[in-house]
Amino acid sequence: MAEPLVFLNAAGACVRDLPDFARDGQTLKALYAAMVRTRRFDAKAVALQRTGRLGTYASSIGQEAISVGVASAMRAEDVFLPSFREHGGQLWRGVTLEELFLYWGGDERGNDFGGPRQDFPVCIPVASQYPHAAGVALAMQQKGSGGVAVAIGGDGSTSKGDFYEALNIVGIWQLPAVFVINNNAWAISVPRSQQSQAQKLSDKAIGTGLPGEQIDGNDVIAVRAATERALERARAGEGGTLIECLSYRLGDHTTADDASRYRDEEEVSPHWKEEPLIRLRAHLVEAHGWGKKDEEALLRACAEEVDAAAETYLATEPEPARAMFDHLYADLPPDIAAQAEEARDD
Ligand SMILES: Cc1ncc(C[n+]2csc(CCOP(=O)(O)OP(=O)(O)O)c2C)c(N)n1
Ligand SMILES: [Mg+2]
Repeated sequence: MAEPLVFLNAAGACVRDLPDFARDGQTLKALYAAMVRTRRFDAKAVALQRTGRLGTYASSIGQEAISVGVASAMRAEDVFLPSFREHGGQLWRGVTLEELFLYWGGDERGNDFGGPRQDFPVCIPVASQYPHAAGVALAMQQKGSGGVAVAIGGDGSTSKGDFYEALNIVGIWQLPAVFVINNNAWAISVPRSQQSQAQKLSDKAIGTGLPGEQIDGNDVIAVRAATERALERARAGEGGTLIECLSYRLGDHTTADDASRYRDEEEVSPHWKEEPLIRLRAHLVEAHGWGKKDEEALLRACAEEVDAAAETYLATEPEPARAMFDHLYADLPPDIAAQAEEARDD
């Protein structure tokens, strides 16, 4: 069985020749900064939830390399269809910190703007992003736009019919789509071992005739390199790709979960040595002169930016109840119009 693609191992050592983009220190520093910024956002979001100022929140701690690596390989005109845990990719695509706080605060305006206009909102129904992505990719193919639809979902999402159906149609119609699996080893309390008998989740591509590849999802270089290759294939009219990124959910499923009820600390703790920030930082220190001052300045800048965004979020008036009807229909059907009227009176 082929080993997962990896360039930087857990200690930050290069285990194969780096792709061109990864020889450039500025590019690597930008990827590192994006992951640090995402982690700071995560920490603040959890703190706000714990103090009753944010809704239930899904942390991406330890999995930042996946969505940052994927988004960094994309072009603006591609369409990103993320699941709820891919904050890093949304931020990379231009969604603002304020918008993300608003979204998780229960105010979905955060989904309506920011980032390339065509990006899809966060996908909460598990696996529904895959048929959406197939549809987007079909539209792109028909228009000859040269764009690619890129969906990300969890290991658990690959057990849904939506996933198989969408992957199958991507294969039949040779659609320009890339499906990325964020395999964090858990789907709430269901471990990967109970999710599928497939040796690799990327093997699920075999039955659709598409290429599937398993990579180290904690190595942002591997994620970006694999995504770039898949995007090139799609743009060349060669169809879709499935990429499985191996990572680990270091935190609870969401702030509404207590993972200590179903998994032991002995299982979790080794994974802290494999998380994506440590290895890229070690490589930056070794190969690009990254120093203590650079690290401190980055941490300070991210903390200030995230704190300021949180203040803006906290100072934003909540949307009135009637706002939930705003973007549903051009003209509300009578029964729904009556409900909207009722909400207006609140
Ligand atoms: C259609 C649907 N079924 C069930 C749920 C409840 N649910 C939310 S997250 C989740 C598990 C998802 O696991 P996975 O796909 O591995 O993603 P992860 O949370 O690990 O990132 C489930 C079952 C849902 N949101 N949507
Ligand atoms: Mg999972």
